[in-house]
Amino acid sequence: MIVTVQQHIAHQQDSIYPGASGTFSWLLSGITLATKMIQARIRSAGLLDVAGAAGATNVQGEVQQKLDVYANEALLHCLGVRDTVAILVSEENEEPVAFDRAPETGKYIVIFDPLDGSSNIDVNVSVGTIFSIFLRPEKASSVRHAAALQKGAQQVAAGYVVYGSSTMFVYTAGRGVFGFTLDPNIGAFVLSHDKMRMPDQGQYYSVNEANAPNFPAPYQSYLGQLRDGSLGRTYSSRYIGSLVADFHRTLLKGGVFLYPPTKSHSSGKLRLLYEANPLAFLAEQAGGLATDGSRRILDIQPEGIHQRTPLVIGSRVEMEAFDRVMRSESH
Ligand code: AHM
Ligand code: MG
Repeated sequence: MIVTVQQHIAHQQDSIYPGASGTFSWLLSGITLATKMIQARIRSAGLLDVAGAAGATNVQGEVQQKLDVYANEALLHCLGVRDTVAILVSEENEEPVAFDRAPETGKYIVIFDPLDGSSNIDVNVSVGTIFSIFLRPEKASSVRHAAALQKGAQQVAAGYVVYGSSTMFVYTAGRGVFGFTLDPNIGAFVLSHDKMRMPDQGQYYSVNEANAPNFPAPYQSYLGQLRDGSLGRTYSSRYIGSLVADFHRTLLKGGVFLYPPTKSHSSGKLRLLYEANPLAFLAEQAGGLATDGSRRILDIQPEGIHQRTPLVIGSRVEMEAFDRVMRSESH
């Protein structure tokens, strides 16, 4: 028989936390509902007048796409009505949204990038939603910013939905990584990828190579190693420009994804809370690694909710080779 996301979480909770109240699966059902709404809208992006810019710019100064706005509102709505949610932090909102809920019920902080890779919408290429879940700190007074500034290692769950040739929900609650494919006939995410493991080594590297002349020297040496066979393999490059899709391939096929610092952007482009933390948690749970060039992503103490970080994430062999280059060439 089929196993849905909700059944899977309920079963995991029963075996890991007997007597759990079910609040966590109720929380996740807010995410699955919102992402089903988003995927329905994306599937008709060419038909409805939803592609293209909405005219506003978000807090990062980027033009918001209409679907970005819709995705953000769907998540804020579907999660906001869950009484288990204390704080919602969205890449598209300048400030966290805090709810006045008792600490015993409002236990969770949910951080999300509602529509990652949205510049790819107009050209019918995969995009995604990324989420990261923390527990509200004990001190009930510490809501909003401070409560959301927890190290990635504190995440209780994380995952993403990729709106690709099929719609997939991939998550971890710290006991492995599981993938579910949306069955459009029944409208449910059904377990399709049990206990996902990233191969120890892959054959793809993924980076915006147009920026390579502005990467720090060790990154350029590392890319040279990937190309010249030093890692014992011939690599191909793949770069979609939708992080979720590029990461999803890396999770399934192995290899490495990099968004390095550049001369003009010393922290790269990606965000620690919305993108790097959740994907780093998934990568580690699947046997891979993630760093900012020198530190494990999950050990970084965030200082601001929108802060950016360089990201190098992937299979064990590629990540160990990267680490060796950084150690020998960084001073
Ligand atoms: P977005 O959140 O505005 O969509 O930007 C994030 C995206 C990632 O999905 C992707 O990895 C990256 O931007 C691509 O950036 P670039 O075009 O600089 O290579
Ligand atoms: Mg985004």
